[in-house]
Amino acid sequence: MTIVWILLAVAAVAVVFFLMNKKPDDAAALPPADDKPKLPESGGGSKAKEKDKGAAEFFDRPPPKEVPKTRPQAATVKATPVALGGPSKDESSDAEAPKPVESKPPKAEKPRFVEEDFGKPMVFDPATVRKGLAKTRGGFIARLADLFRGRKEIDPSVLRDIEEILLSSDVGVKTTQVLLARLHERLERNELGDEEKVWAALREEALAILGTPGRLKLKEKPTVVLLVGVNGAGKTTTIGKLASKLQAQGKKVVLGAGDTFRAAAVQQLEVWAEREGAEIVKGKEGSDPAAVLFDAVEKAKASGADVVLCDTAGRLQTKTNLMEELAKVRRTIGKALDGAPHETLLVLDATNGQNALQQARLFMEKIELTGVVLTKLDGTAKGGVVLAIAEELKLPVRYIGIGERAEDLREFDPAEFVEALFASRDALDAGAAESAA
Ligand SMILES: Nc1nc2c(ncn2[C@@H]2O[C@H](COP(=O)(O)OP(=O)(O)OP(=O)(O)O)[C@@H](O)[C@H]2O)c(=O)[nH]1
Ligand SMILES: [Mg+2]
Repeated sequence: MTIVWILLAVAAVAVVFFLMNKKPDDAAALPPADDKPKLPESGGGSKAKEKDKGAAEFFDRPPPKEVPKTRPQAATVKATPVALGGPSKDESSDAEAPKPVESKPPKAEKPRFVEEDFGKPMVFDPATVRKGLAKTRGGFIARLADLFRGRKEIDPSVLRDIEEILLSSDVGVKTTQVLLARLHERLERNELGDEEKVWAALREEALAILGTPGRLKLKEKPTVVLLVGVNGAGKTTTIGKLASKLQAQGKKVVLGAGDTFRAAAVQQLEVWAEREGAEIVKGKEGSDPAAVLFDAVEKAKASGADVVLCDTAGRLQTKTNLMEELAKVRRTIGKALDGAPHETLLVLDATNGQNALQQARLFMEKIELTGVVLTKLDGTAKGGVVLAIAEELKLPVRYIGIGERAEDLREFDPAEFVEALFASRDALDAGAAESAA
């Protein structure tokens, strides 16, 4: 009997020993610690045990700090079932994921500009333009105001006076006739009942003549812009101002010093190049301008520049006709890059009034122009010439110069221009108060 008890005791000890050794073996069969993060609970670890120990207490507490960090948002929440192989949620996350990827255009398909604005996009700012047009407003606009003031009725004799004022204000004969004909029509329809209505009609007709803004665009890489015009018109200054706008837009600019007539012209461009961080391509004084500008385009192509701004001379040292020389320059630039120059802008000095118009006609006979830059509007009462350029030359005014600083070159916006030109006394007073503040 004692033996039986001894055997039972040994068996019991053996069972206890077996059971004590079995636990570690089963634990070894669990996945290694490294695999745990794949499981949603994995972040828990010892915290999960804590949670089991006192769940109610734990849930009442604010969530532990790591939870918000490691648990963001819908994407992670959706991703978890995917890792666990949940089918329906897997599909939904797949369906949503490609959207942003598809919306990005493939890089290889965007080697060129997509009609990007040239220089910083314009901010509508009639107050600045108002200041620049102060002299013009003080000229024919002030005379018109004197004419209308206090009139109860607008009759055909008033139209004759309007005609006289416009004719002497560089609006030009043809454009004045167009404006007058339209005012006559309105008068016949009894639409010019009082002073306010005449002003409104003049604004509308001026806007109709100026049309919609013809903004310069970056279409090609590089976009080549050639500036032509008589000496002193403002070509080199306009190039510097454009370079400033483009550099601010993050574009790489090459300046072509195509005015080889005098060394000072190259130096003037060098100052702008240095100030704006643009590259400059120049030749020796008296060298062939076409060759210099050919090199500038080649350089821009090689260096991946965005824009080439080509300066030209307003007069030549040789007896060659300026127009023929400029036509040759255009052809040569075209040999360096197909389709270039993409823009040929005629720079006109507004202080020349109707003479500027005459100059433009001469240039247009020989050279294909794509637009006009009208400079020095700040220094003249002859701003009405803008209307003549638009009506008679049918050339878009791309920029206007209303001062010597880079920011004084403004994209031409007909609405802004008309607003500034016909600014009422109230607007002027408000502008004066603004600048005094
Ligand atoms: N007030 C004012 N001055 C201007 C404006 N644009 C140009 N100028 C000035 O006009 C003068 C002549 O300008 P340039 O740029 O040298 O003229 P350009 O056409 O290059 O002349 P050339 O090189 O001789 O053919 C300079 O003193 C400029 O500062 C403007 O919009 N307003
Ligand atoms: Mg110059």
